[in-house]
Amino acid sequence: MVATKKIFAIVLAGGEGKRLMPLTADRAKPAVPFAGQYRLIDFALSNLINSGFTQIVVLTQYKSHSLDRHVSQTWRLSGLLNSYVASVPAQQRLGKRWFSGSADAILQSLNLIRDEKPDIVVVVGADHVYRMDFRDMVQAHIDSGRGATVAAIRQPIELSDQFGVIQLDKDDPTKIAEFLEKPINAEGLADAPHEVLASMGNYVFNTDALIDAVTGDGERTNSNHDMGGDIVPDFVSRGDAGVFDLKNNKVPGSTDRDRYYWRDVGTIDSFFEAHQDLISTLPIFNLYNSEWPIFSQQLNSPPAKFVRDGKGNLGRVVDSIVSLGSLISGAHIERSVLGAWANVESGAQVVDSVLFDRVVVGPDATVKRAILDKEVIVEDGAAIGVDHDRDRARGFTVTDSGLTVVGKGVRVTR
Ligand code: ADQ
Repeated sequence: MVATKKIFAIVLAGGEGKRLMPLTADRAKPAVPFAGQYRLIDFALSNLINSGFTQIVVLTQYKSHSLDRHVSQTWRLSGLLNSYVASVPAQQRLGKRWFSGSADAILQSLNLIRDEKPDIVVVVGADHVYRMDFRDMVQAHIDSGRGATVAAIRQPIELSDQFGVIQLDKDDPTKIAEFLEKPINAEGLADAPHEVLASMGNYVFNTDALIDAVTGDGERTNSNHDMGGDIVPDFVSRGDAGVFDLKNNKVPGSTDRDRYYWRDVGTIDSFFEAHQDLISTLPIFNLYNSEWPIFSQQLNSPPAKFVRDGKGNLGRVVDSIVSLGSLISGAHIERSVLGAWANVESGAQVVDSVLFDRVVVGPDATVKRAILDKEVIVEDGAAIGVDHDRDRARGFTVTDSGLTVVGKGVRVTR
């Protein structure tokens, strides 16, 4: 039935991502690099494309240059069959104001929906790591006959204040009875008191119902700017919102391990943990599922190369991901993810770390439990993540869990 409906997809990609600073100092959160060769937005876009949805707009706003460039260079669909991924910046179409929230971004972009005249609009966030076949969700939405469907996954109760929390109807467990955006005190699930059912920030709407909701006067909530804070609660209050639990999703090539995987990488710690997931021997999230590929930029780069150094030291690379263009010479790399064109020199150690593109780690330097943004240079013998007081004194961010983050292009001296 999905095939007979015309589907239009909107990717909300204007968020600021304050909690990922300094990684978002210069780029929107969806443009933050992930797993060496990807950007966060590649996961949402790959899921949409693999689901067969090929009319996609990406609504951008905050520091959108890097994101626009990535979308326009990487996500070029054929011009045939009216397929596209178009990056659309905030344009002040409704007066002199930028988007004041995710629903306002849709309101200000209604011309895009009206031009395409879809039956159904799929709205997804741009900053999560997961695999999802949206066809299953759209089918469940159509079968339900409701105006809106919210994708959901169980999460630990202590994270409730970061998510929209869903209570299901007692008589009809496909219907949402209550939706609280980021509650301080959430009630646990009856069968799992330490978990809640969280909104994944992905929605399916009947086109007319979505247009009515974002153009409405927001009477109930005094605002209609935010999807999770205003629009979804409005549908729920009218008894017109259903749920799609990710556990009902079947992605081709998925295993039992990664079928129910979804990571909100909104904080430095969760961003780091998602990388740790990838480098384990049997990762929960499998980047190598060729039946549901995660697409990204095609780097025009040579392969990664590992050589002994001038003194004949072999070095060692284990439990790590090393991207194209990298050159590792007699260095020790363990439990780390290296972006493209990393250069790690003789006697250097990179352990439990994430390096973005074009990072240089000089001879005998040490990098431990650190995230180094693009083009960071760690000079000969310098250390990061070893003395946190010194890291802070040098202006680096150190999280409560002891991760050091060095911003783009910084030169780290001894
Ligand atoms: P948050 O992610 O905190 O919670 P929000 O900041 O509105 O909500 O971001 C949602 C998406 O919209 C992100 O992809 C963001 O980039 C984008 N966005 C935000 N402001 C925007 C703007 N002005 N223009 C364009 N895009 C914008 C949401 C839901 C919760 C749900 C979590 C799941 O509100 O209910 O649980 O996502 O992570």
